[in-house]
Order: sequence, then C-alpha cells, then structure tokens
Amino acid sequence: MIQHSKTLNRHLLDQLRLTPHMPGSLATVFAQMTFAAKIVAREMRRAALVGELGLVGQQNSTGDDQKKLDIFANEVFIDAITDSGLIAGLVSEEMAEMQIISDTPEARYIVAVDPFDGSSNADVNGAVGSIIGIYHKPDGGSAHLESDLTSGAAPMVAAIYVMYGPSTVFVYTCGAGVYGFTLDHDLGEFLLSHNNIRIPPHGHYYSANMGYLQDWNPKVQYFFQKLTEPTEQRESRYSLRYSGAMVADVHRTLLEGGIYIYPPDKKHPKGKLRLLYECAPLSFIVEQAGGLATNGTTRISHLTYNSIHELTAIALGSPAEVKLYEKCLAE
Ligand code: P6P
Repeated sequence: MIQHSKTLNRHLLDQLRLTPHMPGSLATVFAQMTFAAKIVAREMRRAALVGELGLVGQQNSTGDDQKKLDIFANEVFIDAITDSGLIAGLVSEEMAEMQIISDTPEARYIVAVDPFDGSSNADVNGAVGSIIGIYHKPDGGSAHLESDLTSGAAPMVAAIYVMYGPSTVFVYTCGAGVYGFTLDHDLGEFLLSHNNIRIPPHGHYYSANMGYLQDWNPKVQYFFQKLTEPTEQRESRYSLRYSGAMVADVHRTLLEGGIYIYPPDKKHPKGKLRLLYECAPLSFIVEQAGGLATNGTTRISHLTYNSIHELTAIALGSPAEVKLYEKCLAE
C-alpha cells in the first residue's frame, strides 16, 4: 500500500482530539497560517523575476530596514487572519501598533508574527522564515489586549515557524510535542515529515554572530572560549553555523542539537531579538522538543513584557550547551 503522509490539517485535528484543553477552533487558525505560508513561499520563489527583491526605503518599529518581501509577507498574514472571526488582535514586527481585528466573543486568539524573519537573506537566495505565536485571549472584551499579552493573562497556546529554504517546512507545537511538515508543491499540502521532533541532549554546532565577540560581556566571551577549547578527538569539536535567519539556525539546532545565542551587545544592551513574536514562540517549540531557552539567567517563558516589541537576549538549544552557557554567566 502506498504510504500516504499525514496532512498538517489531519495531524492537527488528531492532536486537538488528544489534548482536550485545546479548542477545536485552533485548527481554523492553523489553516489560515498554512495558507499564508504557501503564499509567502510562492512569492519567495519568483521574487527575483517580478521585482520583489530589495529595500522599500523605510524602517520598522524596531529599526530594521524593511524589504519589499517584509511588507508583502505582513500583508499576506493580515489578509489570512482578518476574515476568520477568530482573531481578536494582531501584533507584527512590521507594525508599530497592535491591530484590533475583531471584538466578537468568538475572537479568542491574539496572533503575534514576524512575517519574514531574516529578510536580509532574501536578496541572496538565503533561507528566511515566518515565526508565529498564537495566544489565547482571556474572557472579556478587546479593550486591554496589549496588557493581556504583556501581563501573561493571554497565554501562548501554540507556536509555529515556517522555514522557506530548499523546501518549505512548517513546524508547530500546541504543547503536546513538536511536529514538522514539508510542503508538497504538487499537492499544495504540508505533509508530515518530522514526527515528534526531539532535540539531541547535546550537539556539535553553535550559532552566533561572532563578529560582535568583542562587544560581549567577558562571561559570554568565556563561554565561547570554553565551547571551542581544542580536544583530542576532532569529532567532539564544535563548528560555527550562522545564517543570519533565526528560523534557519533554530531549525538546525532543533534537529541536530547545539545552541543558538544572541547575547546583549553595546548596540543592543537588552538584546536584539523580539520576545513576543520571535523568542517566545521559538523557545516554546525548543522546550517542547526537550531543549532549554533562556536569556542567560531566566527561562524565556518566565519573562514579563513591558511592550509588544520588547527585546531580549536569548540562548536556546540542547540542555548540555545551554546549561554550560548559564553556568559561565553565573560564575
Ligand atoms: P545580526 C534577522 O534580522 C534576525 O532578527 C534573526 O533572524 C537573526 O538571527 C538575527 O536578527 C541576525 O542579526 O545582527 O547577526 O545580523
């Protein structure tokens, strides 16, 4: 019998049946996210042919230069969620303010998205991604959505990342394990390709922008010195892999082990990466796969927010390397 891989939608419905606390309406939100991912993947494939590469000449709310594809991907996610009636609010890296989408009782979710992560890679055909956190709005109206999010009153119920690389991979967790799906372009379906992902207890890769080494805290520098100490067995040495797209670096870390780190530096004293729609969703996924995620002293999942674009330092990956990092920072 031909082995038909399980579609994302079928898998999610099975998951939701197995996790009674998860509302079934989440499947509809996921359907919108997968549709948006397919549209962005298609645009990525043809961007160079239709003049969609390059900058738009403005910056987003946290100072990143915006690419045409940043704007395109943001509009795709706005369109994908707007008409479902299930989304109360949308936070995006590309928009300074939260967008109130719907105030009906059915609108129980807040979506926080980095629509096009790593866009500096787009013009050189490098890997890029989308990162999505889905938060469950507490009862009551939508007048206080932002404080619901930043106070933790709206817990994250699902996290997704999509990696637009040689293949388009959709990885999610709803708190009951981590599952990866690869887009079959002929079918137009995401099919199960990475069942119940578990991060290796330790790895051989580290992922950080070593160009900032001189700007880092001496204890962070010491960690990298410890990690890269020569050992007799060459195969136990660590190798640097850093793509400039967090989704791609975290995907490799998730599958092969190791650590991704973006420490504070002189230009980013609170760290560069955004908590709500980059670090929190990716940390949820890594921890669900058996890994750890910290800002160096505190679990990412325990951090509080003061704003929807809150920045944080981050180190996430295999327990062995993350624990070594925290140990070096504590000494
Ligand atoms: P740097 C992309 O802009 C991003 O938010 C992450 O995807 C990536 O890991 C990081 O910033 C790259 O930052 O300073 O190394 O270029």
